[in-house]
Amino acid sequence: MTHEIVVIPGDGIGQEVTPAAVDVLRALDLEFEFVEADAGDAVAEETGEPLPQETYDLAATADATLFGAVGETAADVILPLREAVGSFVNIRPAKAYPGVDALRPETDLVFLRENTEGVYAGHEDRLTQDVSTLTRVVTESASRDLAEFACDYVSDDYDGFTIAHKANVMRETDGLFRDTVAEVAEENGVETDEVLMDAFATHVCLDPAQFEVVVCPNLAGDVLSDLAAGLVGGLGLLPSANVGPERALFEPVHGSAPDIAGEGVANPAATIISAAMLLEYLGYDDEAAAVESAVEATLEEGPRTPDLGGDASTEDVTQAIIDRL
Ligand code: GGG
Repeated sequence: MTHEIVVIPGDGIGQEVTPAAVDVLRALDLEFEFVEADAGDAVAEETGEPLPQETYDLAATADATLFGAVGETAADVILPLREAVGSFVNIRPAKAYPGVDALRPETDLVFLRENTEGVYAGHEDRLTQDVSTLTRVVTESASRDLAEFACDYVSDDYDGFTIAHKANVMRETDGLFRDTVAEVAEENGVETDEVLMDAFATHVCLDPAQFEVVVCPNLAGDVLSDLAAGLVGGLGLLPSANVGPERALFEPVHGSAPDIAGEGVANPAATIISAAMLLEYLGYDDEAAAVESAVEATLEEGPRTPDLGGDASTEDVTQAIIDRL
């Protein structure tokens, strides 16, 4: 059976790391049909439309989508793409790899981030010249979907999960989030503990090993996973999967990195590990494991891109990963 994979490189280094991940997938010689589609700042400049309807429709019907990065148009591209695949959870693993100079080498975390609401729900207004407002949306149903996914996610390999929230201040929104997630966990016999998200930011820096799976609202998941990237060696190492009931979209956590775009030195690891998550999602467990261990061996033995202290190009690193498959 042929799987249709929509590939959306986007902007900046998305144009470099996404083809690198596709090269790795092609090297596996699976029955994949790759369909490239446009989105992002560049296409918005050309056409006025950051996310062409055709791209949205492709993502909404493909078996899986691999997405790179966008810059200023993030809100117009990433959020609708997540909606196109019906994603309610963004899985963001953050782990330190042997051989990579990490601030906290003991880090091995997975963030399960609510992916549809919170402050990213899009209810933002400029009321007057000097007053803007934002409505934060939290629903029991989205919190429940995330919690049910989290219970399933931890069932084999973990004792439970941590709920990160700020319910002592945002009583109605994060209160609902925390209470719903905790209730679903209890219904499913899954152990939880909870932590205020600001305290989590400190604790995870001081002792990341005390956390494993962290379930959090949308913005908190975005920010805290970037913080965790700083503990493991940088944003070039964090993959992610946006999962919905029937399809999913895979993307590195990093953005378009305009400061290094076009130089051919972006670290492709995050996107290639995202491609490994795509393989696992489609049931290619052995191939996913092979890609992950090829990335791990390359991170350990080199070559490495400049963000990790090396001088290799994106192409060199990608080829080294392919050679290790
Ligand atoms: N790799 C996708 C990308 O461009 N990320 C940058 C970004 O702004 N992400 C926001 C989000 O994940 O919600």
